[in-house]
Amino acid sequence: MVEKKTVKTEKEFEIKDVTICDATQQMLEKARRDGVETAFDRAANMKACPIGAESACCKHCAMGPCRLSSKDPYGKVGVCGATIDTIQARNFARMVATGAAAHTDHGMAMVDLFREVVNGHITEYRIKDVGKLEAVAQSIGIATENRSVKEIATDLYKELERTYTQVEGEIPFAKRVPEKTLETWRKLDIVPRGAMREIMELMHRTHIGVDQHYENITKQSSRTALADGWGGSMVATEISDILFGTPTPVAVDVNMGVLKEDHVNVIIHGHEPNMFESMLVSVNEPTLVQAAKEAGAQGINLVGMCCSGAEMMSRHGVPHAGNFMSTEAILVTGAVDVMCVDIQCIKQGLVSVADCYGTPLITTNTRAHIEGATHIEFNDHDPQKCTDEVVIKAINRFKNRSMAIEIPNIRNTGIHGFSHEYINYMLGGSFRGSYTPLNENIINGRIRGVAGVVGCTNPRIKQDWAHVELVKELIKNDVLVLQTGCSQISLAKEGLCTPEASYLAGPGLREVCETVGMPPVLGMGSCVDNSRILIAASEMVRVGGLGTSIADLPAVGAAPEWMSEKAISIGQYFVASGVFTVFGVTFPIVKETKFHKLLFEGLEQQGLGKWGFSADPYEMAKMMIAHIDKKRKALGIDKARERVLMDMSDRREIEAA
Ligand code: XCC
Ligand code: SF4
Repeated sequence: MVEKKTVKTEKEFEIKDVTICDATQQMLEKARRDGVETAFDRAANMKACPIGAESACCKHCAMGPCRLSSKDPYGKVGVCGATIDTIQARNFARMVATGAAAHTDHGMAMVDLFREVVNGHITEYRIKDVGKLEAVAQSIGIATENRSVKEIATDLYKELERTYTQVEGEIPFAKRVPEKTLETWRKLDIVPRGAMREIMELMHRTHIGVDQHYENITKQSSRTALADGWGGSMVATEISDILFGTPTPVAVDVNMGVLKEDHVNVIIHGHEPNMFESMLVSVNEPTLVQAAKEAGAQGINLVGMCCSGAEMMSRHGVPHAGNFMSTEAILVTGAVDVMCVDIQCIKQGLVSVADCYGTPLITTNTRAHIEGATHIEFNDHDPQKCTDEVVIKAINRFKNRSMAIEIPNIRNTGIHGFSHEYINYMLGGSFRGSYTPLNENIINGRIRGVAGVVGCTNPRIKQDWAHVELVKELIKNDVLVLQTGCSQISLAKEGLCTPEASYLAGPGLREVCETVGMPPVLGMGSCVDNSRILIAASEMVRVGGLGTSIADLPAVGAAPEWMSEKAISIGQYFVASGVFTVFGVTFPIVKETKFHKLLFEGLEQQGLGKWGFSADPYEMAKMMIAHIDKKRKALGIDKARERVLMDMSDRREIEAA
């Protein structure tokens, strides 16, 4: 039964103003009727703290907390004397440290799993993609010829462990960084050592009375963020591919309509693939399927949400029910028989919503319990013990369903799973797999440039809207868009992850999409899979014709609806890798400060990328396109594009005549 809880909402908002997702809108209407509160309600009633929003406060010691004025940033300093630049740089650094810790801890869990599999201590998983194992090994100088899988894999896990634990020297995947980019990092002394060391040092430096020069703090922020992008995240992606398979394009349904009223519905929401992989086994277990049928269901329906959803969708075609701001709303359908979570981006607010609809909310990871949820620990050594038990709970919930169910009847089919390897194959064919055609199309101007559009959704901005408007603007202007995470789901719901969507692209990009049969928006997976974008960028540099470092490429990044500290770490590693990266919603900084100038201009002068900010997606698109054009000009390929466009419109005129 839905227990009526009085929503303490003083401020009512128009539901259509907070999300463009029709399914989420429908569920927010129902939540209102049911008296159920979500993060949208709380956001409307919780004004963001204005001092915190601009990062003008410090609580790093008990002489404070100290509050400076964003109106007059240099008018005051903290009790210890810390200036606005020190305070902002330290706050920013701590966001990077936390975000990087989240990704690298996830990556380290994957290495732990891999090691146990290689050593035969875990038998439930195995090395699925030997080709990928060899390719990754070779990329960091591990010999593969005439060696057994076990030998190669042993060398690989030992080497990759250094990504985390190494005290001195460069992390293994530094070998994948384009030479000139690496040279810049070496010059600036920001090539990461082990992630544990970098994160520890960053936390140390941000303690009271340690690093009090914003430039030096930012240097360590870059090094730590790079330990995420080219370290923890990249290892997470590569090991997951080796163990569970490298994604290739697959048609998948996205949106709340993937729930089935006559099935036992199991939602997995979180970030690590292992629990989800085991759940996939459990829902196909004949005895459990039989039990579901005996309970009156047609079967068991497994769907994903957020990043682990995006990962499993790309890898195995598991349907995806929605992104971050839909996780509470989907429970309002009443159709969710269990929501099973692991780590990251799991709102504590899920507990009360799940409670209202009698949906068991199950935490599974030792690092993430939630008060009020049921904890069933997941153990890699006996994974199905947990996932079977979760399915049994779901079947019980199905049997005892007592309230009316309302599932928004919306499903959007799209193509997802564009790994770096597949893009290589898609463009070049199996015999001459290569990025050459991509580079050629950029050089000749059909493709103006490449944009990575990624990141969260956030109730401080209309859900999905900025993602969708930004991406539409970009592809209209012949910018090829690569996507991950919750952003990818926003565009999938809008139907842009289909080859047919190329009619929304400019003439050049459209021609390329039609020739190859690909969508103008390529979904690459979860947030750790942003590392696939880094690899793609390195490959573009390696193939040639577009400069010698990532900073030379006509490439840009954006997270228009970001909210997490992980997003800040991702932003900083994109910037440090040489990419102009624009964030939306809000930016934790006081303008007109030296720290602002460093992030938004200074880093670029050092040979890295730079940050940008705009809450308006159209403005954001303009900034990104202008940057792409600037890079094209520097490469001397700006004229080619003018020619090609003229050619194409001429051709169309001829065709029309
Ligand atoms: Fe989380 Fe990764 Fe953001 Fe989505 S995009 S809200 S971080 S689930 Ni990664
Ligand atoms: Fe205030 Fe300095 Fe302590 Fe921060 S570290 S709370 S600025 S005294």
